[in-house]
Amino acid sequence: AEPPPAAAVPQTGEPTLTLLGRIGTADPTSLDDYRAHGGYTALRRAFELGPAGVIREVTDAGLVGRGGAAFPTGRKWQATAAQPDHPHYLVCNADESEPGTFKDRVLMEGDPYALVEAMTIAAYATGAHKGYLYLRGEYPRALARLTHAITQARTRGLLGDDVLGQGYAFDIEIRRGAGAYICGEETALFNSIEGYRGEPRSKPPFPVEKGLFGKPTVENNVETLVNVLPILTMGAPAYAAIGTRTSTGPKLYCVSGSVDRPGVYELPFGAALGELLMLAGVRKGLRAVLLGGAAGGFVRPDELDIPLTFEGTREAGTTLGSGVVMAFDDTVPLPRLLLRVAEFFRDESCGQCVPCRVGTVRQEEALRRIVERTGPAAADDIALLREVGRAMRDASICGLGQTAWNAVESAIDRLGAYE
Ligand code: L3W
Ligand code: SF4
Repeated sequence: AEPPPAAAVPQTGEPTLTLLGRIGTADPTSLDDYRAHGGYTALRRAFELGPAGVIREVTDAGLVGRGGAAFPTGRKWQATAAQPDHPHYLVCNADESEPGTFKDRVLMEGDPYALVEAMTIAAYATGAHKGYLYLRGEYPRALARLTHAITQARTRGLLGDDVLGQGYAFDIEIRRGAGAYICGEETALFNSIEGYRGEPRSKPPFPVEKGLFGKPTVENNVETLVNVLPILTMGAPAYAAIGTRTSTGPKLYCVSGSVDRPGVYELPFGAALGELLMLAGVRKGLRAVLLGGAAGGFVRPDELDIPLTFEGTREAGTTLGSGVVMAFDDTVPLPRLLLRVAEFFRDESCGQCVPCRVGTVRQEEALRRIVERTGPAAADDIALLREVGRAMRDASICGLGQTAWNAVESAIDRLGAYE
């Protein structure tokens, strides 16, 4: 049976959109239509530039990772390309699982050939001949569209032993996740592909040196990869002129919650949070906005002038993360919402390290006591939450434990959630 339609995408197919321009306009099941809408121009340009030239363009464009951590993509690619150990691998992290995130789903369902083309370029630049696309298991439509796109690209000589007749070999294998949030952590994802438990590895060594099967690996988020297409077609200077000096290019936002038009929005970096919320039709009685998802932080309605850039949100004491913007009006019971966030982290902790395994349980217990008003007084529980939160942040192995207290802390300190 045909899976349910994608999340609402109120803003698609407008010519001014860089990343969403083909969605809703080009047929996502037709390679010919993809080509008629500019597809495979970037790969041709990549072959003209050569691997080092592609990395130079990506570096000059200022592209940074869109999965949440904003690491410079050119630096990652250069570090992998330079490794003497072979083979090199490319991994696309399509295990989109951060609560409130659905942009990669829209890209994969609506413009699957773009990801196939972008993966081919990334692999060519970094010396990989095999790419893995690790797809969230709960995305059946994306799986169908990507499987079709990969098969068609293979049939037409755009994947395989001799891509575009250039003597370069590259192919893509899809691996499906099985519902664990932690498998979106880059090294847990490697373990999952290798057939082990999805538990994060300690870093360093970073994947660029020892990644999948212990070999040099580039791992990028879907949106990061798709940005490489406009970088090559418009050139690095034109791309870098979009956005701000330090956060360049377009950004996708997943807007949900107390808004009339939830969905994926594309804006250049630097737009104000309030501007985005206006587009989405924010409702009256706004109480708080969660930026960055469960691992992110809340801001108040009087802070909507925050510029949506990595540095702007950091300076404001929150994070842009992977582009989650969840609006909550005054009908939403904040303590229950925070308890839900804590349940999520307790559920998704892989249990490998003590601060996170035990801390997420203690955090949930304290928040439940506060909601149910049983046990010790709230002040004691808030002190306990701070102590547990500090331990998780300082001593956890990976980002899950390190950020599991972010949203609760910001709700206490910025929103006065329990006053
Ligand atoms: C080479 C070095 N590579 C760092 C690489 C590293 C990784 C990237 C970022 O993500 C974020 C968090 C949340 N040489 C390197 C190096 N790298 N130093 O750069 O690394 P890192 O460790 O800063 O972050 P991370 O663990 O990859 C944590 C966000 O992820 N998050 C939510 C994610 C959810 C989604 C989704 O559902 N789509 O993205 C949760 O915590 O914002 O900032 O590749 O190898 N010296
Ligand atoms: Fe696992 Fe949590 Fe430790 Fe990450 S921080 S390795 S999720 S127990």
